[in-house]
Amino acid sequence: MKHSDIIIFSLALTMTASLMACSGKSSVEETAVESPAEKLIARLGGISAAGKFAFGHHDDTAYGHSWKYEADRSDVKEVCGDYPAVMNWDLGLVEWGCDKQLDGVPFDFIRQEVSKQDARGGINSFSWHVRNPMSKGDSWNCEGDSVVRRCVGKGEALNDTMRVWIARAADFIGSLKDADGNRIAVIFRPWHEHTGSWFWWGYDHCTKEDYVALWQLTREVFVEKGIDNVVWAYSPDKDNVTDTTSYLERYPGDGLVDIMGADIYHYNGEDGLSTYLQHIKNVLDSAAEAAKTHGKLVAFSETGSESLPMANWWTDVLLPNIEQYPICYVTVWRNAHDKPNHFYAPFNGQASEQSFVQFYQNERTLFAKDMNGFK
Ligand code: BMA
Repeated sequence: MKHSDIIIFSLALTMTASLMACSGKSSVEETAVESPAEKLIARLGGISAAGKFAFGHHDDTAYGHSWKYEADRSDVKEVCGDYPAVMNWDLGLVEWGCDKQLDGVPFDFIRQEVSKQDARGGINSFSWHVRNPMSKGDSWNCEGDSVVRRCVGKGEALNDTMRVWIARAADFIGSLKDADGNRIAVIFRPWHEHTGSWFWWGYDHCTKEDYVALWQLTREVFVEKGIDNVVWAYSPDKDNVTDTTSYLERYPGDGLVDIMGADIYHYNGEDGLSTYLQHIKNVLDSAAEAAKTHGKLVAFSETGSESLPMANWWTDVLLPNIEQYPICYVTVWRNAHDKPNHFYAPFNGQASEQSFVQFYQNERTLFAKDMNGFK
C-alpha cells in the first residue's frame, strides 16, 4: 500500500466539529455524525488533517483520449495503476430532462459509475453547466436581461422554470445509491466560476444579491426534496479575486456552503506559468484563509493545463504550488475522446506520464485505493 492507512480519527472528529455549521450542530458531543453528507464532510476533513489530498479527474471512466465507454477503462489508471480518488461528473442538460448530459454521457451511466466509484472507496463530485433559461442557449450564452434576477424573483416565469430545473438536479443526485440502497454522498458545486463573466450567472450578469439568492433558491429546492447527500462547494475563479474579501464577495453564507473551492487553469505552458502561479496564490490563499475563518474545508475544485505541454507539470508545477494549502482534493478537467488536444490528465505515451507517476507516488496524493484509509 502506497500510503499509511491509519485514520487520524481524533483529528477528523475535531474537523467535523468545526465543519458542522451547515447542519446546525455545534459539537461532536451533541450528536453522532448522521447524514451521508455529514459523513463525507468528516471524511474530507480527515484527509486534509492528515496532510493529504485526493486526486480527481472529470468523466474519468466515461471516456478518454481517443476512446469512449469501455468498461472500467481510465486513462489515469492506465498510467499509474489506480483510479482517481475523486471523479467529477457534470449535470448539464439534466434541467431539460435529457437522457444524456451536455458532453453526451448518459445519466444512467453516470449513476452506475458513481456507485462503482463509491464501492471502490472513492468520492464523486458534480458540476452543473446549466442552460440559459431565457435565451435557451448553453451556459456560456449570456443573452437576456437580468436572467439571474428573473430566476430568483417571486412571480417571475423564470423562477418557476428554475425551480423545476433545480428539482431535476436534486432528483438525480437523490437517486445516487449504493448496492444496499443507501444514498451516496457527493460534492456539488453549482453556479461555479461566478467571479468570471463567461457563464450567464457570472459577475457582469448579476448582482451579488441575485447570485446569493440563486444559491438560496437551490438549497431551498434541495431541502424541499429531502436531499441529504450533498456537500456544497463554492468555487470562484481567478477573475475579480485578489484577497479574501473579494473571494467572499458573493459568498452565499456559512449555512449554505461546506467547501471553499477555487477553479484556476494554466494557459500557455511555460509562457503562462507565472500568471498561473499568481492566480493560484490569489485565489487559494484567499480560499484557505476564508476556510479557516469560517470553519470550512478547502479544495482546488478545478484546474489543469490543456494538452499538458510541460512534461514535468505534475511534479514541478502542480505539486509544489499546492502542497502548502490544506486542500482535501484537486480535480483536473476531462480527456475528450473526440478532440485530440483537449485533455488534462496523461494517457499512455503522453509527455507528462512519468511526472504523473511520481505525483501518484508522492505521499501526499491519494488515489482510489488509498481512500480506504480515510473512511
Ligand atoms: C469545457 C470543455 C467543453 C465541455 C464543457 C462542459 O471546459 O471541456 O468541451 O463541453 O467543459 O463539460
